[in-house]
Amino acid sequence: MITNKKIIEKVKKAKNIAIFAHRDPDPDALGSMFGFGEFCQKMGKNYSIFAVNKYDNYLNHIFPMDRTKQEFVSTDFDLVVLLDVHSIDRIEVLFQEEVSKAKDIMIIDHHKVSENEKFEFKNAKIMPEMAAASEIVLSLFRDENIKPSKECATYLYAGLMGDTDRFLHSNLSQRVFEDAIFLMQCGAYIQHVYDFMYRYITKEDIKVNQYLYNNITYLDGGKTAFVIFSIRDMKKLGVGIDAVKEFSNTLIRIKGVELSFLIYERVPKEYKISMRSASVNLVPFSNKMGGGGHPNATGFSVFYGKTKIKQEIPKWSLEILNG
Ligand SMILES: [Mn+2]
Repeated sequence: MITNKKIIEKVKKAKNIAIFAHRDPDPDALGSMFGFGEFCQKMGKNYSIFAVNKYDNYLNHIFPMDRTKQEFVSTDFDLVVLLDVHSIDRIEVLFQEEVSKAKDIMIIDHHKVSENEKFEFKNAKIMPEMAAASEIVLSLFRDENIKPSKECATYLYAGLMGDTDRFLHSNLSQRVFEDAIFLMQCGAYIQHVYDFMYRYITKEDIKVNQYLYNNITYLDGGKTAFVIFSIRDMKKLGVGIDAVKEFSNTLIRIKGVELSFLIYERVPKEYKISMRSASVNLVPFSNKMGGGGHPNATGFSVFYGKTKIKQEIPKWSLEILNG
């Protein structure tokens, strides 16, 4: 594992830096990318942030998505940095082939590398004790005694709030609160982040919410809850996939529920299974299914229909709950 000093050294040596995060970026993926981008800029470097900006969703109000790039050529960059992710197959498919050609890849992540995972990067800083990758990026600013701009503080704050669900998850530490205070002192537009991440609900959200609460199936004596949204269901409701995704944390809030699945059809016959747990570690099961994530929040995809998923879930539930 490399130190902050080594990361900073590598940034200083580079001229053109390409920045990536995991696909379907969440606020922490974007926050750490835009935050690291500003860090590179303050070091006098050219940087480009690569992401696919597909959706007109709340993230566009917090992050300058129009500044992201989509065409990546590895020979244009002497350093490639992956943030909030530690494997090439979890970045946007569009970039995978070209990124694997890069001659110098550096990893900055807080997802634990599981035992059965093949991991071959030499230059990697992986800190599962950090609640958000944005915190690792912030530590670079702190170590170099550089104050992030108000905009940068806002991106990092959004990342920190995203991955702790505004201080709600069990990944809290003294550092999380200290980082929040520091970012506030840097002038982060906290109210703006809260408006778009938590305060506003859209008419679409209400429709999803209604469907969600009307279609919960409980298993294992009420310990497990799931809801499935097929493309047809979403069409009927007149909502997009992003409106559904936002409810990944909802079912686990039901008192007594220890395991939840929010399931939505991404493309015909490809369902994303978004899992949450109150206490049990989901990572081994998720890895087995080809996915990844954090102990209480993981996801994976399956390539079959709703009927088969309904048959599979009771087995998954038993397997996960029985450890
Ligand atoms: Mn993260």
